[in-house]
Amino acid sequence: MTVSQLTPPALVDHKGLNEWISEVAALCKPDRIHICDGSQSEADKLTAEMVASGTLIPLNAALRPNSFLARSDVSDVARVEERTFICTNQPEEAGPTNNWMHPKEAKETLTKLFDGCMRGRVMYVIPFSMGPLGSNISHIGVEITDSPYVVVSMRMMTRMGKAVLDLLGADGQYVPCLHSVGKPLAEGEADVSWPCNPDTKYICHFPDTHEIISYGSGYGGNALLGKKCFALRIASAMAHQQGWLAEHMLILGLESPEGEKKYIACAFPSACGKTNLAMLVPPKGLEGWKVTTVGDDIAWIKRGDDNVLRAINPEAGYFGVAPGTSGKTNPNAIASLQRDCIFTNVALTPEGDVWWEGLTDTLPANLIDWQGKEWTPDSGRKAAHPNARFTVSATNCPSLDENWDNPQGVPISAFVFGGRRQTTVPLVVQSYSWRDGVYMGATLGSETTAAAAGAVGQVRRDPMAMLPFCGYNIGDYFAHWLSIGERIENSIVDGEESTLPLIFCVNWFRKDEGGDFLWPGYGENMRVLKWIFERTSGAGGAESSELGYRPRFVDIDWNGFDAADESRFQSAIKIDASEWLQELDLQREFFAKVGKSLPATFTSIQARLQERFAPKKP
Ligand code: OXD
Ligand code: MN
Repeated sequence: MTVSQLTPPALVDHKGLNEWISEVAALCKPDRIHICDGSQSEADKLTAEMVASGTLIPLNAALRPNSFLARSDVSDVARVEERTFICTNQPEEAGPTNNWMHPKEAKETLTKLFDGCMRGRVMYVIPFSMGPLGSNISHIGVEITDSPYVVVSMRMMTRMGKAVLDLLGADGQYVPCLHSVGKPLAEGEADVSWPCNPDTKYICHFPDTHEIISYGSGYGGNALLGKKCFALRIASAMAHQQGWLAEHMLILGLESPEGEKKYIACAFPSACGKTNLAMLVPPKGLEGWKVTTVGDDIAWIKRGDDNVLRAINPEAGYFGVAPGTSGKTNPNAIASLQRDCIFTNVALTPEGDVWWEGLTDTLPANLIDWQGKEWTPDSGRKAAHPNARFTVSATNCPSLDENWDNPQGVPISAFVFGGRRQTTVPLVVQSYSWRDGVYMGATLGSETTAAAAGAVGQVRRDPMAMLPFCGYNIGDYFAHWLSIGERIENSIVDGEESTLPLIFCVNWFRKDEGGDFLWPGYGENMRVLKWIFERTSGAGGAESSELGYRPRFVDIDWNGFDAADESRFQSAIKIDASEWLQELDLQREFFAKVGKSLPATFTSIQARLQERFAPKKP
C-alpha cells in the first residue's frame, strides 16, 4: 500500500481509534498498516520474517522448540531512565524523582522526530488489555509500533488482538501508546537486524491525557509500552486520580497443607529476586505448602464493595532477567523456558541452545556471546549481557495460580517491601499499623550491586521499589497510599473485622562480619512467608521491637532446615540502635529531597523512631 492509500475508511470499528491511526500514519509515513489480530498464524508469519531479516535466530528445535534468540544493538540494552520523561504542565506535578518536560515542548520535539520515521516499514496496530479481558480492574491500551519484535513480545506479555478490539467496541476508552525504533529506511536500503536510534531516545509519558510516546529504542521496557510505561507510570497516575494502586509488585498465592489460601503482594527493587520469589518452591520440611504465581512484576489493586483490596497482574507473561536463573535458584522459571520463548542478549551454544552466567556450575567451553562474537571461559568478559532477558507467556509456568486470569482479581492479605541491605534491616518485621507500614515502604532502600554503576554497597532510596516508575510527585504518592488505608478504615463499621492487608518489611541479604549471607534465601524464604501467612490469620507468635513485631526463633518453622542456628537467626533479625540512627539520617536526607509534599504523618513517625532509638535524657 502506498502512502497516499493510507487513509482507509475504517480499519477498526472505533471512530476515535480510526482517526488516531490515520493521523499517526500520515505523520510517520509507513509503507503499510497492519492491524494485529493476535492469531498464531500472524505471530508465525512475523517470526518467519524476522528470521529472514536476521532479527531472530531460531534455536535448535529439538532442544528448545519454537524459541528464538535476538541480539540487540549495543546502545540499546536496558531501560533509559535519563531519557524517560513525565510531561506535565508544572514540574512539581512530576516531582523530585522524575525527569520533567512540558507537554508542549515534548509534543513539538516528538512530532519532528516522528515525521517520516516509519518510512520503509510496516506500522503495526496492537490492541491489548492490561489484565483479564473485561475485568473492572483491567484497562485497555493500543500500541502503534514499527517493530515486529514488539508485536510478538506484546503477544506474550499482554492479552492482545481481535478480542480486545471487540471489547473496545465503538467508543471504549484506551491508552494510546506510540512507539518507533526511530530508523526510517531510504528507498532500497537494507535493514539492520536490530533497528534503533543509537543517538536519540525519548520515553515520554503524559499523565494528564494518559498517553505514551516512545522513540529510538527497541528494548523491552522502552518499547513494550504496556509494561513499565503504561502499567506503572501512566497507571500510577490514573490510580492516584481514581483511588486505586498500580505497584511494582509480584503477587503470589500461599496455600497451607490444610488447604487455606492467601495472597500476598511484594515490592522489591531490581536485582532482588522478584521472579524467584514469585515462583518459589518450598524447601525440605515444608513440602506440604504450595506457592503459586499470579504475577512477577506488576500489581493493579482496587478496593471492592466489600472493602477488600483485590489485585490482578496486568501482564500475561514474564520478561525476566536471565543471568542468575538456574534449576537451583528458580526451577519453575527454567521449566517455563523449555519452549515458545524469545531470549534477548543471551549466549548461543554450539548445539544451538542458550546459555547465561549462573545457568550451569561449569562454564561451556565455547559459545557465541550476546554480541555475536566467539567466547571461551578465558575471554575475560561475560557471555550474556547482565540484563539479558527471557520473554515467555505466563501459561508456560508450572506454578501459575488458578486465579491468575480471574477478572475479580485475588484478595490481598499482606504487602511485603524488601530491599538488598547488608546491614541494618532485619530479616522480617511486621509494621504496627497501616501508616507505619506505608512509612516502611516509602523509606525502602537497596544497595547498588557490582553490576550497576556507582559505588558497591551504596544505599539508594527506592520508595515502594517505584523510584523509576512513579508517574507523578512521589510525596503525593505517599499521601495516596496513606489515604487508601484511611478510606478502608473509615468504611469499616463497628464490630466488622478490618480488611486492610498487614504490611511487612523483609531483607534476605543481610551479611555477617565475614561477608557471608546470614540467611540462605531462595526456597528457604518460605519459612518467612509461612510466618507472614500465620500473622495474617491472627496466629504466629512475635515480639515487639522498635520497628514492629518480629518473629522469635521459636516462631519460625525450622522443620527440615539443615543446621538451624539460633545465633545466626538472631543476627539476621537484630535491630541495632546505632545502625538505625544512621538509617534515620539517610531517610531524612531523602525526605528533604521530597520537600513540601511529604506527608506530615511521616515526620511524626520519624520523630517517634528517633525517640525510640535515642531517647532524650529526662
Ligand atoms: C524490570 C525492571 O524489567 O524492574 O522488571 O527493570
Ligand atoms: Mn520490574
